[in-house]
Amino acid sequence: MKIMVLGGDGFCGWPIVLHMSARGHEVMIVDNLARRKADEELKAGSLTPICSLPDRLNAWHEITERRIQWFDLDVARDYDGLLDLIESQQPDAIVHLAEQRSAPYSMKSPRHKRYTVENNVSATHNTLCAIVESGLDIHLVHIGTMGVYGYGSGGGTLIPEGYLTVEVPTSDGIGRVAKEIRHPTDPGSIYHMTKCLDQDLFHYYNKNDQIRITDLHQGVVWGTNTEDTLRDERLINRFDYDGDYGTVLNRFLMQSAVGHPLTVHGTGGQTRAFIHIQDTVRCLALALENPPEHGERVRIFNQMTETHRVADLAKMIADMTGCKIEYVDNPRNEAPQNELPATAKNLQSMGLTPTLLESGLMKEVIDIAQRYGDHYDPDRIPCRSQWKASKTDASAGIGS
Ligand code: NAD
Ligand code: USQ
Repeated sequence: MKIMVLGGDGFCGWPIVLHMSARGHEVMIVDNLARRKADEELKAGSLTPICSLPDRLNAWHEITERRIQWFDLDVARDYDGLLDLIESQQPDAIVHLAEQRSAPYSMKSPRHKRYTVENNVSATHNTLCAIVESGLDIHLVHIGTMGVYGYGSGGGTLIPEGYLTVEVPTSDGIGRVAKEIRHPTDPGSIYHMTKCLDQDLFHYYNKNDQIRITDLHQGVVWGTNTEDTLRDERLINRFDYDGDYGTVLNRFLMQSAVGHPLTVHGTGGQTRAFIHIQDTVRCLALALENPPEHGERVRIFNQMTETHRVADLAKMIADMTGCKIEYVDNPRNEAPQNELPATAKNLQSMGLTPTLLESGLMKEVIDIAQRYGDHYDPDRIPCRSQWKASKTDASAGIGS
């Protein structure tokens, strides 16, 4: 299969690219390196020393004799370039990861809010529009987020995989009919809101133009390396630990490695869905190699393997390593606690065997953080992005 990966230089994208190439597919990357530029803006780099993209690709070629091409193109702004590329490369599938994915970054200032909406919504719309204009039969696979559902609908209800059957009153006001709808959205940040908007774009293009679409609602990803990125130091994946791009479990593991107290927001009663990066790549292979039928509605799978309460994660790591826990003021506007009962059976029924949180795997991440710990900047650990306008991040830069 010929696969074009939009955002293939990122944390999830890079291991996906290598995995699909290792499985014998022809893979190409489209990426404008926006994420590496955000590192410069935030003065916060990956804890692991990541090579330039050309060096990564040369290393992969040296080890496997497989070539991966890179096209430096802004998917949100260069529509003509994207269309030309799709028409000339004729991919069978496009994986779309080319979005600004940090919730704290998206809340930093008006400029960051506008950038996140413009970048993410235009990247998604340009991709859909170019697929239609190309006239090619391309399967689009997008990584969305569990955050589109909100975190727990309450009343003991279960989050489904995308669709929900509800009872709607008939026009006479007397009867009731069952109707299948998409689960209502309830985003917790500007970033999460863009993923909700993406869903409407997918619905429309699937209905109007019969584009085959798989939307994977992914939980918080943890871990850093996969079988493929471990093949050579030059293939190492990025490890974000900073207050904007670092996600909770990796941050806690890194903090325990460098002797920093674990930064639990509020009481830590927030429950979130999690998935290991090795399972992310396996899920992508399953989604790509089992496309929807022609005429099928947008396929939505929940891409997560377990749920945990933030305070429980902190306690688990503190018990394992003896590190301290610090309960800090929560910079976000989120429920102080929630349950998160969610279904995620589809990918498992297709063959995913979940990699669950266990001390051996957590230790591997701690070891990586210890190995590269001398690169870390303690100033980058606190989450400075505030959710309320009155508390806009004073260090956010121009336009804030
Ligand atoms: P990332 O920021 O590491 O990677 C995104 C990549 O897209 C970067 O390489 C960036 O340069 C590129 N990009 C962004 N805008 C672009 C544009 N306009 N044109 C071309 N390239 C562009 O993020 P990630 O962690 O790899 O996440 C990938 C996707 O998975 C995102 O859509 C994110 O919302 C989703 N996701 C991530 C997580 C997680 O925990 N990391 C969890 C759930 C969902
Ligand atoms: N948290 C802490 N301490 C920290 C960092 C975070 O207590 O030091 C808390 C947050 O307040 C939040 C939870 O941990 O309640 C998760 O935060 P996160 O930064 O790990 O995850 P989030 O902002 O939700 O975003 C990440 C990815 C995003 C993806 C999302 C999946 O960056 O791209 O969409 O996870 S989900 O959470 O399922 O919506």
